[in-house]
Amino acid sequence: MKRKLTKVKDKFIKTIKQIKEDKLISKYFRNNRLFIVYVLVCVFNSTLLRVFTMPTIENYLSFKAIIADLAVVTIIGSFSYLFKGRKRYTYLLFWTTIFTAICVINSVYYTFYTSFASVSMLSLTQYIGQVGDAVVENVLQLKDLLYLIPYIFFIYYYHRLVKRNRYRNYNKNTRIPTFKYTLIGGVLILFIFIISLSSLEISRFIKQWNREYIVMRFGIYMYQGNDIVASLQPKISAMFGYDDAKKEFNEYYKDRSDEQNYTNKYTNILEGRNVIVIHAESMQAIALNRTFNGQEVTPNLNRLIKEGLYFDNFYSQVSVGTSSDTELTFNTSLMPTQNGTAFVSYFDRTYIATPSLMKEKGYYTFSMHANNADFWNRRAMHESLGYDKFYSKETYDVDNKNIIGLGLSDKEFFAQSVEKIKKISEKHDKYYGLLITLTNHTPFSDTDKYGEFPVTMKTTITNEDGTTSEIEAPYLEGTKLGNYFKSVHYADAALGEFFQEMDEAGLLENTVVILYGDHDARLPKSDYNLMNNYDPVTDSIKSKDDPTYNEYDSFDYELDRKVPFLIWTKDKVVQGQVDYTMGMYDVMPTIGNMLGFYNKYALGHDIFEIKDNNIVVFPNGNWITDKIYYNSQKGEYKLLKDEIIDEDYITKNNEYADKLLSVSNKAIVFDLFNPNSEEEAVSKEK
Ligand code: GP9
Ligand code: MN
Repeated sequence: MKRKLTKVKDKFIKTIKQIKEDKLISKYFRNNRLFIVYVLVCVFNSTLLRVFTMPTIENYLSFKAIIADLAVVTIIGSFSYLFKGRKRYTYLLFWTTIFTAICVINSVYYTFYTSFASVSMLSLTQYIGQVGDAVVENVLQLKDLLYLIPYIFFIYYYHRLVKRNRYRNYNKNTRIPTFKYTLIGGVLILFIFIISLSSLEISRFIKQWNREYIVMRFGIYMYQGNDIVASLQPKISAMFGYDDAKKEFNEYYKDRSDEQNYTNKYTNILEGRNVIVIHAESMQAIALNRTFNGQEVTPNLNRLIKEGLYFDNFYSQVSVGTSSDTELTFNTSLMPTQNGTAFVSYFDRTYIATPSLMKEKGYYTFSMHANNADFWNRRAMHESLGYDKFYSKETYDVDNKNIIGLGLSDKEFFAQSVEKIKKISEKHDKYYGLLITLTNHTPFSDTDKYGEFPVTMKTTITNEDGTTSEIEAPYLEGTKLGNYFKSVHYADAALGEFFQEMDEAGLLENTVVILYGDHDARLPKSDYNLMNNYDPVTDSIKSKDDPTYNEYDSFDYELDRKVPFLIWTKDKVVQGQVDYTMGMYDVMPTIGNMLGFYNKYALGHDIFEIKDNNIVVFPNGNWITDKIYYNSQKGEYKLLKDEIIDEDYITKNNEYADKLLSVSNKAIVFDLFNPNSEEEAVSKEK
């Protein structure tokens, strides 16, 4: 083994020496001028695109992106050596054209949509039409044509080489080794790139929705390649197994009727009202009714939940698609998909969704969110869900003064949204609208913009001499959880202003406001432990021997991921607190009963029918009932009631969860709500 290693080492040193002695590198450069120019042109154009689209120099001169571009361009270009003479040039020209086109298209696309293009959008013909109009109206900008200068230079350079008789005509003996060395060089660069990647970069690349991030780290060519794979993947998986999926689906729904066959005290109670849905970013129930030194974290929400119908045992059911998964489940009562995210990979499926059903009832439907429309692919997916119009960042006034965290501050977002809703209410009798907030988003670090809200602990201590004094211990100051509460305090104040502005505009009279926290804030478990076991005197976590120490385990953590869910009307037509265990997928049937629509395919239930018999299934197979929280990965559970649970209860619920997840996934992947899905599947299989 050792001898073998020394041999390899010797050979490596010999090769390097040989390369040096024979001046192979400079020879390579001299003999492959056209190839080198091709590489430079393509890498330069990709860098130019980043210069025009990225905010800072570190971003557009990102070393990683340059290496990635270099690898892609070299590997693809190396195959040119399999061709002879002019054909080699044609091959390189073909790829230079493709790479330049990618840069131009993305440059134009970015000007309009502040994001990068995706081939999956090609299936949205109507949407392409809109882009087409926009391009014609505004005509290509000068910067979009700059990419053509290096491109033209490449063509010119080839002709110059030919004219001066410098275009090398490889014979078979030199072509193949040059191909091999170039390919090996490209693969080596790719290898260096891959080992430099962090796990965050890899996971974002796989999810492929944070397009700016991917272009910044992986360059535009890898982004586009990955985009093609990601767009084809759902199409490929939908080609096989249609019949089995359809059978399983039909079996699952066979006993459900097409009509709602019950009434309860909430049936049609909100019918005919305007609906405003508030998607409260990262709002967790733990923030509600919590005080720091007597000051409430969420004074507005605390008031609203007293005035309205509040569900205090409510869970979001998100997977990797976080915000977008909640939007899916809220609107369709389906679960997030098992691969990729529905919003990105399956936006072109047919959905039975609340906005479409409200549209059928004569409502104007809209969504509002002051972030890029392509974030989570909302531009396409909101249309699939049945929103008539999506008011995204392009329709808001965003300047540096009103930005907090990810973008436009909630206060500003609400204020500008109210103006839009006023106009909508003048034109439409009934409307259903979604407002997605943004400020309360991880990492909660813009604390100086949230306003003053100390998360300290004031307490009285007894001194050694028996006297007492007041201290203010730091408590959660400086922790992520502490910053989170500061951020929530701001988000709550913004909500308070929204209700006030809506009221002043007379827009709350015949309206129902539905509010949900979209998912938990992914805060460290250790911060919760600190919050629950804090000793202000020592400014640290109590010792485990302390009788007041309360172990904070992973089940407590899961249970604390609860989010608020509220249905509120000004005239208090619905009121009270509901404690039944409930999930995001129960919203559609519950509000459907109140607003007067029904979806036979909902996976959740009207909570007022199922009551304490409910089960909330999570995308990873875990589930919760009123009795237990079950962790399916570990096969462990926590009892939530003083009641013995038998094996049968767990087995049955596990089977229920598996079936539900499987049916939901197949319904989306195989487009089973599409009345034409069968014909399409047959034609695909042919
Ligand atoms: C972005 C916002 C956040 O527009 O909705 O998405 P998230 O990171 O929470 O999934
Ligand atoms: Mn979110």
